[in-house]
Amino acid sequence: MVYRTQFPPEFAFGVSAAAYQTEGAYNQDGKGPSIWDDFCHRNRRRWRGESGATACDFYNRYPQDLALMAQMGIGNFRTSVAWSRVLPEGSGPVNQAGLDYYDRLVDTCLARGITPWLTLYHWDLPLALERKGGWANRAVLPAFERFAEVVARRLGDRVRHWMVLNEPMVFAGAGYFLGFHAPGRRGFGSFLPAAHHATMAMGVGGRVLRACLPAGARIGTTFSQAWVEPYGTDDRHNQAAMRAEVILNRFFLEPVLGLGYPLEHTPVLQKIYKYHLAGDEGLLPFDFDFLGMQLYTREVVRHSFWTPYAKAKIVHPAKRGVPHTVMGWEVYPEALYQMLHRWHAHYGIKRIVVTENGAAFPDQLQAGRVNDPERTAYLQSHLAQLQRAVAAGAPVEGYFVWTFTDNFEWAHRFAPRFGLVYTDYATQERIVKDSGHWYAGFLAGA
Ligand code: IFM
Repeated sequence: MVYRTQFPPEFAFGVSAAAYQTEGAYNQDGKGPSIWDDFCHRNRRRWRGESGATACDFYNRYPQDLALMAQMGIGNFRTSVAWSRVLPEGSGPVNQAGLDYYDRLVDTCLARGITPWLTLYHWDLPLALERKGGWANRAVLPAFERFAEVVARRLGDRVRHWMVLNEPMVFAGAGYFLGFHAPGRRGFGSFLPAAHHATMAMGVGGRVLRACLPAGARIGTTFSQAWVEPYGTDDRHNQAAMRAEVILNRFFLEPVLGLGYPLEHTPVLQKIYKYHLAGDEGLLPFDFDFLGMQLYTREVVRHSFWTPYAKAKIVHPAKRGVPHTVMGWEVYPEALYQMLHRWHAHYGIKRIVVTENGAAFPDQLQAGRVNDPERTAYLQSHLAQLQRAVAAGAPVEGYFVWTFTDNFEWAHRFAPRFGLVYTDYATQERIVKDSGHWYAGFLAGA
């Protein structure tokens, strides 16, 4: 068993969410369309109309949701700011009503004793910017700079914890290379410039926040990470795993740490230098106050002749006969210990926050209750590995469960339920799952 008391008293435990996945209110109070509004609309037949247009209606229901969060003893809430709610055109005029909403949200958090943690960008680029080339156009950078400044100047007197980007590899990879996320673009011609500008955006956003926020603000950014292992001992699988490491873990992280793009195993990515301008090298690193690790699983990788470029393929956990979630992600808690150890011992990262960890299981609402022992076990086992890493000296300062209420899981829409709280999408009723009761008890020191 793992207990709250095994962690330092100041250790921040919380829950994470994101604007597009929860807020809904897609066109309320002057909000402009984002690439996800557009992508859901373009996929409306295939997706039977499912979208984040309403999601959890958090925009209108945040007072009740935050009351529930406080009742559960959750003291930290990480969410994001919808860029097109604040700047409907991406740049240009500010939508005061949109900013006012975030003002109320922050004030309500504070009034409830909940510390707000804000991510500037969690994948919902204003559609107006995508029409000009989106992340693949360098003009996204001054627009992002302005967005960061507007938000920081308005909320910086009350919000102390900030994150610039959420998981750049996922939005650049799934959105601009594989095309199954918004904006649905494919290939290196989109991915490489998008990737370079996203990497640059971390430094751009970090510098703006540092200039605009009062002393004492904590500025971070977040990365998706997975523990990668080769499928057996064959050297071809080993080489494939090294390429997967670059793609899944290293590509966006290392430039920020001042190590440059890791290209030794993936020469095809060298074409990224085509999008470099003189001086970019010096602008990629940024000394963040903390880095956010978002870790869910281990990936076992094998050589694959047929997979273009990467020549590597993830071996599904079902094929390996190991437990996995409805996302097809292996339940492998030691991954958290291993990656925290690597960030600490290999990279020397000074302050780490686990900004996301959690699992989707096939939850059923039965007689007003959701009995989800797999989620509780998942969280307990990951917290035990977290505690092990902290005891071994990893400088981890916080842990956030993904997520508070079930919400819109991007291309998977509403089927995967990650929440500690069940969302009945027909009525917007919230039902605390057994795992939510367990987390409340853990936080209370039970
Ligand atoms: O829902 C996502 C979140 O938006 C980013 N990190 C992973 C979560 C689960 O897939």
